[in-house]
Amino acid sequence: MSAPARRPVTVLGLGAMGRALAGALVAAGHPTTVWNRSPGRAAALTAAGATEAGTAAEAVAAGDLVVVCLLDDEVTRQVLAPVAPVLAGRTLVNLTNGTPEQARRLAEWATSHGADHLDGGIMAVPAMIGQPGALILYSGPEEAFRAGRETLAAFGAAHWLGADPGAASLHDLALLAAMYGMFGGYLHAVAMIRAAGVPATGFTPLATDWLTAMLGALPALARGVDSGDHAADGSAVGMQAAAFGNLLAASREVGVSTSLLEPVRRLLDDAVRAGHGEDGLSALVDLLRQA
Ligand code: FVH
Repeated sequence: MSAPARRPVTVLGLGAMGRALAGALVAAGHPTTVWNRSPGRAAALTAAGATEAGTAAEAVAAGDLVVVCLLDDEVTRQVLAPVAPVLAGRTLVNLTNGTPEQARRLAEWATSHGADHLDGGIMAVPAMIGQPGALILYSGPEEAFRAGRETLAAFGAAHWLGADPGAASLHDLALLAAMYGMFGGYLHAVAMIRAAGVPATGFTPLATDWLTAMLGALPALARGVDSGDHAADGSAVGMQAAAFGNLLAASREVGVSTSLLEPVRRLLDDAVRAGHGEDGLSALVDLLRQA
């Protein structure tokens, strides 16, 4: 018995990520049609079996599932506008980075043209696509997600976050906020260490072990945030606010800018002034929400 035919899929946008997505679809055996504004980016894909379309509308007409991975929301709207007449009956899967409101507006637009819409947040870099560590967050109609799930699995694990089209973007951006906080802290630490002549490669195993240990604190922090019980676990906000000044002073002493860390100091000081000196860090979340 022959294997069931794979759904035809279209990919609009062949930047670093679009090429990785299209490559994963081809590798999974999907008839894959690709389009990109600038020519010359589809060569490896067509050599592997993809079809390059001359216009975005031709590409969309060839696919049952239409994956969009462009620079930003503005570009996505520009590329999709002329495609509206051929959208009906298809599922638009927008993996372009954008805000929850942009995702909701695009969903409304796609639905008004007879298409289903799923919005996605890619929690991976291009080299991870199709590999075990890749995770893609989706939101939009559950039926559309279920129908597309097998195809979308070519990219990596597919996690549905609910019917609100903005949910995937919200989670994606929140996760990126956590990531940039970590990278910002690490870059500051390395700048301090390098100023003392210590190579980043020598310091990084210490940083990795320390950050890994601190990650273990997150579930308890989350419980405090949700319950409103901010009891400190031995590391009260007041103590942390007092010690934080040393971090800034030591940075200045070695000529490292404190601009990445100043907002954290302000938050700790605000928390102490608001009476949270004896609490744990979970008390700070509400202060951020009021800002
Ligand atoms: N690459 C990554 O690590 C991250 C991982 C998480 C998700 N992001 C988001 O994915 C979107 C695409 O990212 P990308 O890495 O593919 O980005 P580029 O390589 O810069 O490709 C951009 C594509 O957009 C096309 N494009 C730009 N401007 C226009 C326009 N005015 N009209 C039509 N297309 C346009 C560009 O085409 P071209 O320059 O080759 O003609 C590329 O196809 C993005 O939202 C990330 O945040 C990636």
